[in-house]
Amino acid sequence: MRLIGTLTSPYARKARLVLLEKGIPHEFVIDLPQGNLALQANPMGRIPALVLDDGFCVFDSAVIADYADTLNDDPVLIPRLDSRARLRVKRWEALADGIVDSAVVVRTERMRDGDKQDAATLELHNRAISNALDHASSLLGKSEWCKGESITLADLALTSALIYLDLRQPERDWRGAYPDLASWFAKMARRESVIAAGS
Ligand SMILES: N[C@@H](CCC(=O)N[C@@H](CS)C(=O)NCC(=O)O)C(=O)O
Repeated sequence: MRLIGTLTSPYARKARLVLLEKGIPHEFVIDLPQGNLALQANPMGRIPALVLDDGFCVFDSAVIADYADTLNDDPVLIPRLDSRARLRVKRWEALADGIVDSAVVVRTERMRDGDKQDAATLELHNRAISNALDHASSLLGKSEWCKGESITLADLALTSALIYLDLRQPERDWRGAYPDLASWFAKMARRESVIAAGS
C-alpha cells in the first residue's frame, strides 16, 4: 500500500504512525495537497490518502487509522470489544485532531497580511487549542498512556498534534504549562515510529 502525504502534515503523520507502530508494510509517497497523486486518491485532494494494493483509495486520517488497525493485532490501537474504551480512544483522536484543525486555521490566518488578519478568528482558535490542551492534560494526568495500559491511537494522534503545534506555534509554552504532558510527550518522541516519521 502507498500512503500519500507530506512530512509536515499532522494528519498524515498520525496515519503514518499507525502504520509504523503496527509494522504494516507501506511506501510513504510525498505529494502536496491538491497534487496529482493526492487528487487521484482523494477527490478533495487532501492528504493523507492511502492507496491499497488493489487501487482502492482510503481517506481521511481517521478512516485510514481505523482500517489499518483491523489489519493486525500487534498492537490493537483502537479497542474492539469494550465500546466505552473504544469511544474514549476515538474521542482522544477527535481532541487531538481538533487541536490540529484550529492550528491550521491560525496558521492560515497568520499568513495573511497583518491588516487582513481576523483577530476574532485568531482568538477563537487559539482559545480552542488552549482549552483542548488543558483538557488533554487533565485527562492524561500522570498516566503513562492516554487510555489504558498500553499505547493506543490516542497517544499517536496527540503526539502528532503536539509536533505540529511545536512547528507552527513554537512560542506556545505548553510544556511549561503542563509538565506531565511534556514528560509523556518526551517519552513518545523517543519511539522508533515517531523518529522514523520525522518532525
Ligand atoms: N480530516 C482530514 C483533514 C486532512 C487535511 O485537511 N489535510 C490537509 C493537509 S495537513 C490538506 O490536505 N489540506 C488541503 C486542503 O484542504 O485542500 C484528515 O484527517 O485526513
